[in-house]
Amino acid sequence: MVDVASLVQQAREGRPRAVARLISLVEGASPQLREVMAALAPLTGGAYVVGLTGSPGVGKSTTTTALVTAYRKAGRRVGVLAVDPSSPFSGGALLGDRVRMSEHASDPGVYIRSMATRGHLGGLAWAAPQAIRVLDAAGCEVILVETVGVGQSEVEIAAQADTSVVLLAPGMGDGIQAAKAGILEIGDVYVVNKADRDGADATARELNHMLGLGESRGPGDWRPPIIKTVAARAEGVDEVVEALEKHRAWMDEGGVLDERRRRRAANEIEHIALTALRARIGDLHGDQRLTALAGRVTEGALDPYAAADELIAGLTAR
Ligand SMILES: Nc1nc2c(ncn2[C@@H]2O[C@H](COP(=O)(O)OP(=O)(O)OP(=O)(O)O)[C@@H](O)[C@H]2O)c(=O)[nH]1
Ligand SMILES: [Mg+2]
Repeated sequence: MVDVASLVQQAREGRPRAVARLISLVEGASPQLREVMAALAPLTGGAYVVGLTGSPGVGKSTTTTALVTAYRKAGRRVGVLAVDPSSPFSGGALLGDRVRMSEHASDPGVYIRSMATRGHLGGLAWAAPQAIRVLDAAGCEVILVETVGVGQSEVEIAAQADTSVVLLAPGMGDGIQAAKAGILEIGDVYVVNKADRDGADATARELNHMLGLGESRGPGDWRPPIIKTVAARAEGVDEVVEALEKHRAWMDEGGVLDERRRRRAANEIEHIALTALRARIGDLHGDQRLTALAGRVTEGALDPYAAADELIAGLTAR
């Protein structure tokens, strides 16, 4: 058993080992998580969460690293969470990303962690917010969440962030893919990375055109900017930081930030509740109540919908 109170205290002081252990409890779906989350709750809410999504190899990690440098220059404490929804837990996942970010490895103002979420009930939607809470409570002022791997969970990840950055690169057929994957709806800031390569202008133009097509924005609405970067040389990264700050200010003014965070909390509660319900239903196999209902359905005395209603009523009444 882990001494949760002391672990939380140490994490609050920013001790990386304590932060790592708490996130491992999340990854391992520890029964002590309930206690951990209760202890963390009053310490959270201070962090600005930025999600980065885009096709494999587009430059998410390079951009993240450059953003960390920029935020560190501004004196902010930064957390990086690299989430891999396609890999099972391994603890050692995404070593490549860690190595790539090694320039920040010895900086006590930066916490970098990768997390695999496959195989979880609720997967990404369940694990990422809890890991974000840990980093938030540990005093990270900015948390950058990179999703690794392929697109399906992009929308899901966007739902976890205050601001979503969608990255594209020239020559990856991204323009057409973007429309398909629905990322045109989730981006608050668009980055065309690898602008040192041919076709960056064309990609930006095409993106601009596609974003304009579905446009029905009013005067006070947010218009997602498109920023060209060469992340490998940190070019354009200050503009990205500026766009993030602007988006954050815009969200603050209009109450959008609160709204997004409430929606996020609602998702989180839903996933925890569904997981709990599923666990109870799992417990019911062989349960007398279920057996009795099954008997009545077999006899034709009850239809399966009514039986399911009775079952659920019985579960929630417990
Ligand atoms: N030419 C060029 N290459 C870049 C640029 N930014 C990143 N790269 C290179 O692109 C490759 C992929 O970059 P990553 O940052 O690992 O991309 P990623 O999106 O994190 O990749 P995954 O995590 O595997 O999805 C690396 O070899 C980078 O060095 C850039 O601006 N220009
Ligand atoms: Mg990466």
